Amino acid sequence: MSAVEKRRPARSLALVDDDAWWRRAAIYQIYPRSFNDSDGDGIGDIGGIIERLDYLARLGVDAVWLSPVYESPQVDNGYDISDYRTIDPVYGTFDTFDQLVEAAKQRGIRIIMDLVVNHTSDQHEWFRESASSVDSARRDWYWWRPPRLGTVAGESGAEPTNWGSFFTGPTWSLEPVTGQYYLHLFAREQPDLNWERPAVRHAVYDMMRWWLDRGIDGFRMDVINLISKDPDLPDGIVPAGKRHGDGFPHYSNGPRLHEFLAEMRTEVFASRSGVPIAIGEMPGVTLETAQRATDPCRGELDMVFQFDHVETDHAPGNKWSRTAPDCAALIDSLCRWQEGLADVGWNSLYLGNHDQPRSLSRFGSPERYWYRSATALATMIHMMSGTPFVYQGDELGMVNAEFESLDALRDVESLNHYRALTDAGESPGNAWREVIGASRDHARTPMPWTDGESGGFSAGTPWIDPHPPAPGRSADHQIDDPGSVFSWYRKLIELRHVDPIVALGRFRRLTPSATSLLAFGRLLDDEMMLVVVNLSDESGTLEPNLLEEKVVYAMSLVMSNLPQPPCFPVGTIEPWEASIWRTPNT
Ligand code: TEU
Repeated sequence: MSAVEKRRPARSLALVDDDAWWRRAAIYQIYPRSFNDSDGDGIGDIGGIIERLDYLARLGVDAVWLSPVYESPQVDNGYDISDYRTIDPVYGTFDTFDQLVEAAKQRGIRIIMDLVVNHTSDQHEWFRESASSVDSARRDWYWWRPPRLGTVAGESGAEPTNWGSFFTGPTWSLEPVTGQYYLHLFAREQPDLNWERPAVRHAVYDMMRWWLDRGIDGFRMDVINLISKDPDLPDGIVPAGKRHGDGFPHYSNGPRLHEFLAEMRTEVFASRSGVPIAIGEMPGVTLETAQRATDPCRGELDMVFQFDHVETDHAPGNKWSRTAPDCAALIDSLCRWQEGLADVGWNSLYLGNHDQPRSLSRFGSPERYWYRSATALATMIHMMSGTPFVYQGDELGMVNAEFESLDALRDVESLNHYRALTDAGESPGNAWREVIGASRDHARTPMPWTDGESGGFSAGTPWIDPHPPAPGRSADHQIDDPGSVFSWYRKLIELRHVDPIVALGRFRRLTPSATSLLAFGRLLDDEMMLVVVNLSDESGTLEPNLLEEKVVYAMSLVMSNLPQPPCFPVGTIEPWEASIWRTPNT
């Protein structure tokens, strides 16, 4: 293989330079509830985010994705929205929101809103009206069905389909006023909108335009691949030993998904200057669907969140059944997406978010190699092709919490799952172990800004117990320490900004599959960046024949996470070593 390949001009440079700002960007996810509390009620808020904007500017991120701050009964911490055009008082007011947008803009940071339109809250006026009568003008804005033929409403098995919900139990709940069932793929308080109805879609597009007019820069779209369902709503296959059928094939990536996304693009994004970003969260998405959805020529989304790599440490389709972490599988999965979207489409790069246990606890080695494993994982993600996302706290090397009992958990998914297990006869001890292995609450503990009890997060009692980091690992210790995890993230983000090869270079894997030692190149014109990461507690060996010898030995070191940086990229690679190399700039 020739060391320095000519890069295939797969992407339009005009697009890269003008419209597609996000190709050079790093995006930071804020889970507002747990970020910073400015008013002492124990819940993070928008004022708290404003107080920390300088921290984000220091990190160097280009945009913030804000998990939902809309009015909500907070059954699913804001992913159940009762009014899309109101800020929940817990988080602030429109005044504070506008201040945030303005203050962020002054620091060159864009704001991306979470868009939750597969479902609303059952307290949304659309749903209340829809539920009020079978003749309601909004009846068909949601999915209503009578009890299954030959059954009586309310009895077991009367649900219109046998599907199981993401948050346990059936996906249908009986609504007593009309005696019909409504569909909810998540909690019963999160009824699914019926996207088959043009009025629903246009109400959503109108709301999106309204937000963009307020100065935000785009949307992260919650479970957007669930908006098109098979209207026949067929039963799913019931897996052995399970109570509910698998409805996923019938409600995900449905027949009209691409049509709806393209319509949204035209209606909401097309004629806007500054080109807002459209990021689709798509659990269970295939490479083929992602290619279609992110092909710029088709005009749908800019990138999707796929889940393959974060499912490498549990049984297929069952997050509760954890398996041993397997970094070789993690690497293979990420590389498959790198190669799969190399010519068409674009990757979003992430290891953590508010739904996933902390990535460092899952894939790293926080006990033995805290710094090195945190920086090695970050290096792999940030140097790949795509847009990297930093989930709040990952830049400080946060790890899973040590919850001790069920009362410490807050998440509806964890609590429902525990109840379902114990109702089915599981012992409380076993149920607890299963829930705590995968609880989303691990990622939702407050940000540790300072040492001490509540870590500077709140003057009041935090809504969820803090998990204080080891001494020296809070934000105030890390921001000015050039050897901190925070500083490593900052440098990775800076490198993306200053070296076009990080944003634009073509990905080429250089090490074989099924190993946790990964070397890959990023190629642009006649230049190459080489990235080496060893995701293992064991050292490894990188053979010199990785590339042409004269190239290997001519490369200069850009970054290394070892106290004694290596002279060459090949040879012995230390446990969790990460290094970045560059052909000399010509
Ligand atoms: O998550 C969708 C999704 O994929 C989750 O159901 C995921 O399978 C689960 O959280 C893993 O434990 C989005 C939001 O990110 C999540 O916070 C919401 O609860 C969910 O949608 C419903 O809006």
